[in-house]
Amino acid sequence: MFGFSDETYIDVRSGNGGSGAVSFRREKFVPNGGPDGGDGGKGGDVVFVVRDNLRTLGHLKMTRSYKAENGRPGEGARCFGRNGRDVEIPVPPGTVLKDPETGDVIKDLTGETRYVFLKGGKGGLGNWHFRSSVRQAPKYAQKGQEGVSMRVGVELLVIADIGFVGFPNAGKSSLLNLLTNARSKVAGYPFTTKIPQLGVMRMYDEDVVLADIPGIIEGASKGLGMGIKFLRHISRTKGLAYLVDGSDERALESFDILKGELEAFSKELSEKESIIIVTKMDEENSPVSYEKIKEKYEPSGIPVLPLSIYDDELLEPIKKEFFRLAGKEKGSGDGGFTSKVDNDAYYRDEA
Ligand SMILES: Nc1nc2c(ncn2[C@@H]2O[C@H](COP(=O)(O)OP(=O)(O)OP(=O)(O)O)[C@@H](O)[C@H]2O)c(=O)[nH]1
Ligand SMILES: [Mg+2]
Repeated sequence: MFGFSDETYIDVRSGNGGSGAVSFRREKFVPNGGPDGGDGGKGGDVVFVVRDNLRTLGHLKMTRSYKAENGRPGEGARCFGRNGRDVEIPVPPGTVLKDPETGDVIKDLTGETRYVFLKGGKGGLGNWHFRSSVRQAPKYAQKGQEGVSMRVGVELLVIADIGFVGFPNAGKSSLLNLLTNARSKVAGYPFTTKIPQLGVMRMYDEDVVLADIPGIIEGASKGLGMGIKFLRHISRTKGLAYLVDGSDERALESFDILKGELEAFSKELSEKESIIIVTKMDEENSPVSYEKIKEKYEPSGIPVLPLSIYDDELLEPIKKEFFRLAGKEKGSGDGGFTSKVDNDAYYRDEA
């Protein structure tokens, strides 16, 4: 297995059934009416709902407790108590429910849209059910069945939409941190990032998952630097963003060198749809590099975009390109740009 595993737990409870009622019919001129206590309503269920627009479990970490409503008690005149409302827990496609103690899989939600995880308690019967020839006036009714409480583990394998590729120090982690609330370490020396980092960019109500991997150098496919083993973490992405340091004297060749290293790892990976981001536009040589790179690659259909961590305006076009590369459709409900969402996904390397 490869990728980024995100996991959390939540506490869930199905609703109690409502109690049946003890009641006797009361009418004018009828002194001893028969039993007419209605049944209690059923408790609400705990239901997992798979939502295509979710990509992470971040929302579950903010709201950990999910309770279905209790059923209402029955009433006189054989009135049923209302059923308790179900509680729906939205989860992304590919979610797996687990026993939080043993880690055993309880249910893989792949392919499901709506899964009833815990049933609510049954409502109790009202006293009119208990009338018999020998017991004309039963003074008891059933209690509702108790709901069930439990803690459940929730796990998701997160596959990034966009993978960042670049030489060490190109500014990959800086970009991840700007667009998401990931806190990838940034420093002015090579190989700062040693394990892949994941961030979630929220845009038009969709999550776009970005993966920052350790820097790649020429010869990485032959084991130089940190090698190319990390490339497998971006092998299932929809697109790649090549980050090229515009102030680097090799700026013009960077893309070809990086692409060559990817090709040595996997032709399929190197042929993914790509964009080039020229970083450090605030540095002296960068604007010139940017123009040259644009001239060199845009005719072959590779978009080239400028970036500086000191210029927020340059972020918007990059975000739009990521959204497009990720194959997302702009939904009707445009919530605007909100780029910082909860993301404490962690990395697990289980080669
Ligand atoms: N002037 C300038 N410096 C930048 C910019 N972006 C990043 N840097 C600096 O470049 C250095 C490297 O940035 P990182 O984001 O750590 O680069 P990286 O590609 O993740 O590097 P590795 O993890 O080593 O592969 C840091 O000192 C950053 O502050 C920029 O737009 N302008
Ligand atoms: Mg880094």
